[in-house]
Amino acid sequence: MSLTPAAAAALDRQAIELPSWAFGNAGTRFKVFTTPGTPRTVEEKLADAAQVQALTGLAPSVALHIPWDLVDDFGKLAAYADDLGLRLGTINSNTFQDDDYRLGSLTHVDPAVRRKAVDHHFRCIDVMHATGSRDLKIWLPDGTNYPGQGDIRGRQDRLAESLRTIYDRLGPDQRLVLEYKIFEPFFYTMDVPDWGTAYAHATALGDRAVVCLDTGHHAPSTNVEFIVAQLLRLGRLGAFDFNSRFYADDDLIVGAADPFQLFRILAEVVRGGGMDAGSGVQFMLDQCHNIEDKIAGQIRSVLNVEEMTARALLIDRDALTAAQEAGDVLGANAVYMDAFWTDVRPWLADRREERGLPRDPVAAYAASGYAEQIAAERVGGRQAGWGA
Ligand code: AOS
Ligand code: ZN
Ligand code: ZN
Repeated sequence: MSLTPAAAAALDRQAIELPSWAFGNAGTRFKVFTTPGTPRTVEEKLADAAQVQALTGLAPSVALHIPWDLVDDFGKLAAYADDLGLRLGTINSNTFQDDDYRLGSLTHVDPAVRRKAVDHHFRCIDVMHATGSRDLKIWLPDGTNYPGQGDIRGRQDRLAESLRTIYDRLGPDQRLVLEYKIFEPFFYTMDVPDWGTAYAHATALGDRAVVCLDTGHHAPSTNVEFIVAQLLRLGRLGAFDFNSRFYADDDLIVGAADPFQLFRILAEVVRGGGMDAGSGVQFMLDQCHNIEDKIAGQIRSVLNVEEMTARALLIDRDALTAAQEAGDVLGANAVYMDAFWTDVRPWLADRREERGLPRDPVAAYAASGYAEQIAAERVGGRQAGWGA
């Protein structure tokens, strides 16, 4: 196993943001299984995230969801995070839990409802100023269920206007990150269903509007790495929401369902400069742990991202380019697959050890007694969001 110095430096730079909501109870529409020790407060979510960072060194920041993570003093929360060795990261808005948004939020026909949704985003921007966050991530639940229910074009026009108002409120170092999703909660149209729509809105807004690619938000068999390559080429890939899926938006541990797809995605990230210093691509997890331990689940996930990044960085680019340019179909594919099939796990364990980290962070977490400690201390933990 040997990475070029540039590839090793890229791996050193890797930072993966954890979602605060991954630490709360989550479930399916059928059942939420509660876990002993579930955080009761934002501070407790941060304390759990700090375990992931302490054991892996890969996850220095935490994304917040407003209003789930609302506190009186975000400056104080940022200082608390700092004490834990963390930073507060992306601020996620939420327009999916209010009855007023039943038929839309930023796209709603009623200007008063749109105003309310825009004001919510203004509040998120205020939070960003207090936390020092760069990114406002907008995932909209807006859409329709029946043909004819809404005016597709009119909804796009209203969306563009609402996004413009929000964008213009951002500070000069802040970004608007627009996430797309093919379906759910609506099943006929979503107002931001695909990367093309997100890209069109982002480019209309300005340089600081970028796209978030959630790996679970596409139709089955979509070539996600192609989208990655294209958005990087266009300079608009702002963030990933990493998770894995077998069917739809399953929000499972990243790399669990299809490690090869994760490799292919990360290979395009490397190729497109997404791992370069100052690239602006934010790597985030967006997962819900329903039946598994949440902290261990997050540890597994960041390790999976690191592992596939290391493999992607191993691709012998010179050999690959030579084979591609020579029209050597099988040769090029062999270079690519050699990197994928290289087992980097022992090397990554050695690397962790050299840095004073456990060789096996999942085992170290299990042995740490933290899970037992929080189970004893915390009573009445909350489901992600709904109790906020
Ligand atoms: C929803 O499907 C999106 O993936 C969001 O990014 C995210 O999961 C949500 O904002 C948190 O529940
Ligand atoms: Zn997402
Ligand atoms: Zn999702």
